[in-house]
Amino acid sequence: MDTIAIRQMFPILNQEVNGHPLVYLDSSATSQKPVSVIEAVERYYRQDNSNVHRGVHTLGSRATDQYEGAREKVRRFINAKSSAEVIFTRGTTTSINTVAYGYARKFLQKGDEIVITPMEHHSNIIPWQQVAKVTGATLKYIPLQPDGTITLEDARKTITTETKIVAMTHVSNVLGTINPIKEITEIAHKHGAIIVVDGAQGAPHMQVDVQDLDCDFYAFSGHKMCAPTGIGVLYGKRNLLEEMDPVEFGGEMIDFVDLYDSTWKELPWKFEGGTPIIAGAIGLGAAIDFLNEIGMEQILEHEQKLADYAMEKLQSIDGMKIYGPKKRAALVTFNLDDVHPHDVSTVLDAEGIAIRAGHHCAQPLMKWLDVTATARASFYLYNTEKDVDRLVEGLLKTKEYFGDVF
Ligand code: 7TS
Repeated sequence: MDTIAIRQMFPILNQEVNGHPLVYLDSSATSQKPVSVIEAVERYYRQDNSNVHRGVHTLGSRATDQYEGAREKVRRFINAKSSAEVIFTRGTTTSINTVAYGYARKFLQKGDEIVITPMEHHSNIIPWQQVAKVTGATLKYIPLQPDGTITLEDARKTITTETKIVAMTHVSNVLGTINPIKEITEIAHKHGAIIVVDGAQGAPHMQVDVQDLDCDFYAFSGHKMCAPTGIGVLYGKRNLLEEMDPVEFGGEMIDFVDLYDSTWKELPWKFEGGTPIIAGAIGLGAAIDFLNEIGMEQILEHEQKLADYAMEKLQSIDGMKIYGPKKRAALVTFNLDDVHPHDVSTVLDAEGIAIRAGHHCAQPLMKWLDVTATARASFYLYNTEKDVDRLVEGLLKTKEYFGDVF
């Protein structure tokens, strides 16, 4: 399917913003939604809305079938062994916190180590800082190379027999670095540690096979992969999920409740207390159907071409500083001369171009880059070379606009 046809499936892209056709370059923050996903959610609310796993009425079974059907779609999408290993959550943040609370706080103690990297999103830093504070474990960092990558040699030096958890992003939301998760997993396992992968920027853009990666946990958000906000996934290996405690207690997640004690339902429902995010899960199922129809390989190939094109075009702008490695995911983080990224973003917005400016929820990484903020253009399957050209035109205008100031 060509990009123009794909683009037409996203109604939001067909509009003018500030008098210009919209160019949406903020998919790392959240992706747009295709008609098929919007319609799946609408259909559910129009025809099938009901709570799941309870009543025996027809709407209830339709809702339950669709909700559990979505779980099976996720299982296939990431090649998990069993749908019991697919927990629906609110997103990556909740998924990582579930592991931090349900696993790490239970099993870690003083002397243990948690190993992460300085390129993590706050969602994959703060939960581990909190675990370290509560358990007495030590938080350690695999250092970054000057281009924003890590080496396996450094990973081997940092991960020791004291390491119990390695937590790492699959793809950096700032640098675009793609981490060698399979190799890091092997190193972690050799030392008896488990690995938690932050897949927020991985799963939407590339084929993820959790059995091939052999990772212990993999967390991702639906809203970055064409699904609605409010739905996400925690994949976990069955034996680990079974050892873990639930983190939310209440309806739906119990087996028996007595006056002074209770027992939990089997996986995956043990982790899904309360009425779940039914429409969100159904939307995620529709998003997976959509992505599969196009093909994850085609999506990755398209994005790689676009990233190369964007790098080439942006590098040719005088005063442009781009952060991150050459081989990267489809996003470019940059600063232009001494113009504040918020100003860059404001001028671009006036041209109908949406990018993100700020610290990207990665303040330790900003410190490492020695900047307070950056601008970031991020791409997805609906972006074209023309979008990159519009971005370049917008940036040249920005330079012109601020030319007198600097
Ligand atoms: N991890 C990474 C690598 C991310 O990029 C994000 C969100 C998260 C975790 C958190 O995901 P959530 O769905 O739970 O919020 N990243 C961004 C971003 O780059 N711009 O806005 C959100």
